[in-house]
Amino acid sequence: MDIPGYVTNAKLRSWVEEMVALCKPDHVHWCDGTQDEYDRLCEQMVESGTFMRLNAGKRPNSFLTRSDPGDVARVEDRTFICSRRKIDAGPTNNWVHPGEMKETLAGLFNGCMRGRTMYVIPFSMGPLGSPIAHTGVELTDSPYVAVSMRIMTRMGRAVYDALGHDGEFIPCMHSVGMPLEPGQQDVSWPCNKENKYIVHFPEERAIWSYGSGYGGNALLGKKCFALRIASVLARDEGWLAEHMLILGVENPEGEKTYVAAAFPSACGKTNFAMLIPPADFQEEGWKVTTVGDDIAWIKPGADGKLYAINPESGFFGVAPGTSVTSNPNAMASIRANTIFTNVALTDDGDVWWEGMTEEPPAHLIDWMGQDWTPGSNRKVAHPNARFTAPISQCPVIDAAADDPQGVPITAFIFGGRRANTVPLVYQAFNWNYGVYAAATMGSETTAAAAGKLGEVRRDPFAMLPFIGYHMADYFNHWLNFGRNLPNPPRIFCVNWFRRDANGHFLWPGFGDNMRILKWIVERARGRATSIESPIGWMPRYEDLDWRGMPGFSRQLFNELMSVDRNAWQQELLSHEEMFMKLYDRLPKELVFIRELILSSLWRSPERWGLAPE
Ligand code: TSX
Ligand code: MN
Repeated sequence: MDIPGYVTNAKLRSWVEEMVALCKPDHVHWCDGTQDEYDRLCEQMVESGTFMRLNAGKRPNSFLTRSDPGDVARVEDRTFICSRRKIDAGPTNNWVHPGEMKETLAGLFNGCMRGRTMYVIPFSMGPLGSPIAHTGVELTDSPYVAVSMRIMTRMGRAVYDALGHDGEFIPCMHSVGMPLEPGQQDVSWPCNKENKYIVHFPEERAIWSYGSGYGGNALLGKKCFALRIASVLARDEGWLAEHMLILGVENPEGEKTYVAAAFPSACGKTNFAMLIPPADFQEEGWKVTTVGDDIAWIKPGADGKLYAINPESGFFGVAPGTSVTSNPNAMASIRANTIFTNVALTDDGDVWWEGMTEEPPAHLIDWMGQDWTPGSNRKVAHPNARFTAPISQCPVIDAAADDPQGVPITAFIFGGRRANTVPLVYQAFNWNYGVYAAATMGSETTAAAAGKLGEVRRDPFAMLPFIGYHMADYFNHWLNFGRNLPNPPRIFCVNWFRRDANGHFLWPGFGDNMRILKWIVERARGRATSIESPIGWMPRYEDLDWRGMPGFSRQLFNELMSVDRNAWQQELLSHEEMFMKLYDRLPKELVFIRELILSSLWRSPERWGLAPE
């Protein structure tokens, strides 16, 4: 194998040599990250049958690919945190001893790339040269991964240059786990049906992924690096790697406020990241801009403020439900140069999915390649179908989205999908209580996927599958982190999904969430008024901006904001249940805060004036 001369990093050169010897690919391709290389790889996948070029008039330079039906999502039960000690992975992660896991992987990767090309993908998570960014190199036998990584990360030759002779990088090994015998015909979506492993070595800071070509299993910069491994780096180095969108709010005076927000799945995180304010707000000069829709890396600056970057450079978004009604900015972001996975194909060579338009087209090809008509009794796009698109195509991309210094964060928002109990919005009394609220956040299941429909699942910080170490240590890191901040961001909780007794949503959501966002940014800057409830500071009806929404009554608002004593006692009991699982390392602060909130619930509701009328 010839290593290009411009790859001077000694560790990289020897690691690739070692991995080539192990995986035994037929060829090695050193990615340069150019458009020309991207175009050639896409064309090659069109020829091999992996990609289908979409109608160039409707969806320029865009492709459709259909995965193996058994390789459609992240595989959490096959995801491992292999710390030396089991206790350091904690009760929420799968664990295998690193020695044992390495033996397993050595067997699986031996010759796993026979008949294929190994792509060497140098990438930066975050703007090149940013003090918050980190570098990775992924070795993969999937050209789909190579082109996806060019969209999702800063990928290419400049990364080799930045690495220099002795720069640090996270080694990310990936194989679809389907070597080809001489003469064996390839399939359009190679993967390993029997064996999948998504493995993290937090102490060694390495990632090994085998058997899947899909999303977070295969694009190792995203969940594996930017969350699981980065959460370990962040704990050790004093920063935060979070499952958060970042957005900017500009007020009519031109003052900019950035917030970072964490939501579990099925809460419309990407929609919130690209929120379009109501007409009255727009006319007055309010603007919302997008820095990121999924991951935030946040470091304290010399001035004591927190600075955040989006380590990614693309959207890997869930397609179903995305429409010009729910998210026009997302629809504009995917109008060209986009890879679609597991969506439906229209007769004129464009894409479609459930929720894209009110009426489905009369005929489609479904995500499995079968004919489909509206009478067909099955989903036409897979519920986890995705678009992969450059963030630069977002019409409301923030001007500082590429700033190596990051953007200053003034508030954190934590959300969940809750039909009852949790009010539309409240502000945590202080940092520690905000950590409590985030640690105990829950969301109701929407799909029959896992658990009963409507069952509350605790998803602390929306990080349940993404913390690379013991969850209680992660809570402690947040508490400790706040202690060192002179003026920490204010912490807020939101719930767009509260329902009335008839099961109807009480809050219209979407653009109207701007009313809440305005209160949050004003409040975080110490300007908006509120009252004290047992669970936090809350806006009264008169504290919110209702222009353009005359129909929303004070009575409805009070129902949306009500704090029911009995419901919250039950809620706190269920927090206790979660704490029990983390007992051995749970920070004592969280136990005491629970007691304090419980004690406040005995105060008369009349005292906070939010009892339903
Ligand atoms: O994304 C959503 N957001 C955040 C938007 C910035 N969704 C979609 C969630 C599925 C991924 C929402 N759905 C939101 C929301 O705020 N709220 C709701 C619930 C809802 C759904 C439909 C209506 C109202 C609320 N329809 C009408 O009011 C007509
Ligand atoms: Mn995510």
